[in-house]
Amino acid sequence: MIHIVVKMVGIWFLLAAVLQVQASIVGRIPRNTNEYQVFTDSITNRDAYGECYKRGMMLAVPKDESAYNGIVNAIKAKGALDTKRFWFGIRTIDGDIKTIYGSNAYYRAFAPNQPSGDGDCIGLSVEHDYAYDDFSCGNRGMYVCEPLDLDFAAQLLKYKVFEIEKSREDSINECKKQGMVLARDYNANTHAAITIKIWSLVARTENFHIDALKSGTDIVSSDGTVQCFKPFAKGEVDGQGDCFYLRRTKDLQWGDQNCVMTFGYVCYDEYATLD
Ligand SMILES: [Ca+2]
Repeated sequence: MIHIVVKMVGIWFLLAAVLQVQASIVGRIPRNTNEYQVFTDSITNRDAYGECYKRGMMLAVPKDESAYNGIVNAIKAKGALDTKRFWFGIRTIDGDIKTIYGSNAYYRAFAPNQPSGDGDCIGLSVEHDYAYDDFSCGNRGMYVCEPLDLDFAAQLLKYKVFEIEKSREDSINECKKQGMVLARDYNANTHAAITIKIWSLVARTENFHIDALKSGTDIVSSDGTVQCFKPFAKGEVDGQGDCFYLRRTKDLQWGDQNCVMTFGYVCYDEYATLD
């Protein structure tokens, strides 16, 4: 009898633990309207990345109609505001309109005759009842952030961006000195993490070395690993050299260049964690 009671208490504790874990997983899924935060200082599109990131957030992505409505409702809940536009998580990447994570999966709500080609940044137009319009990235706007996905936040932390110009070889050595490696940009997820980390910095005047080299018709990292992911900028690869780098003027898509060219560089710290 005592045995059975002990067993049942044990099972109850186990069940409680499982429920607690489930509750914490559910708690991580944002996307309820209250989780969109509207900030009413007027800043450029690029500055909005850093402002969201400082708060553990990122620009809000209307991944479907209900997310779009959530974003618009969060803006409307603020009452009348003196701005022409709100920055959010849609942008042009080397001429293609995508989410800031590089995805084509988003809710499309462009204003009539937009995008009109008069700018590389997309905003929610107040004049057009919060439909999308393309604007010059230097225009100022208010902005909407949403909580960063925890896994993505943990990933962002592993990339360290250095704006000091070095050759590729020196970049590898500088990363190594600090217990890191030159970052590999090997899938859509790493590409999004690296680009968002760079866009979240204050200064954005550099190209950046990453660990990708030509090897015959393959692309390899310095340890010889062949990779299939190749986010080339339009007009690249144009044969300037054997090293790939992130092109500042092409929204950080790849270009090829001589390996001795000095650029900023991105290191990867596999041990960095969100405590
Ligand atoms: Ca426009």
